[in-house]
Amino acid sequence: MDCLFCKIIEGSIPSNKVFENENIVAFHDIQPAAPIHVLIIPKVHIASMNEVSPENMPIIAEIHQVAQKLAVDLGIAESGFRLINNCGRDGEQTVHHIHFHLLGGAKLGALTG
Ligand code: D5M
Repeated sequence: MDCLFCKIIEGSIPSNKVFENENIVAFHDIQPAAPIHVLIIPKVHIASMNEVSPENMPIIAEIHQVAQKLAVDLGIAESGFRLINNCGRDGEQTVHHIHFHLLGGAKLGALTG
């Protein structure tokens, strides 16, 4: 399967990793939209939020636990942050391996849609 994030997981494309365990990888976004911009992804290929199911929901829940830990580690837990998932064409999802953007380190603008 020709998936950019699967290649980052297997290591054939380099990334600046900040977290990895048996289920999840997190790395700095190559096009940061905030002073801190990390992508948190499952190692299993789930294309988008549309493919989340009762079977893979534990990994989605674990991603939220990892986001909470990374917010502490990266010093943005107290000041606040956003955890964003873009889904599909109108959500402007460009990489079709589900990922959550952890953004912080500055006051973020209003969501405009
Ligand atoms: O977000 C996809 C995100 O993936 C976007 O913010 C850029 C980022 N990206 C693309 N290629 C790389 C590599 N090689 N390393 C790190 N980050 C990357 P979306 O929600 O799909 O628009």
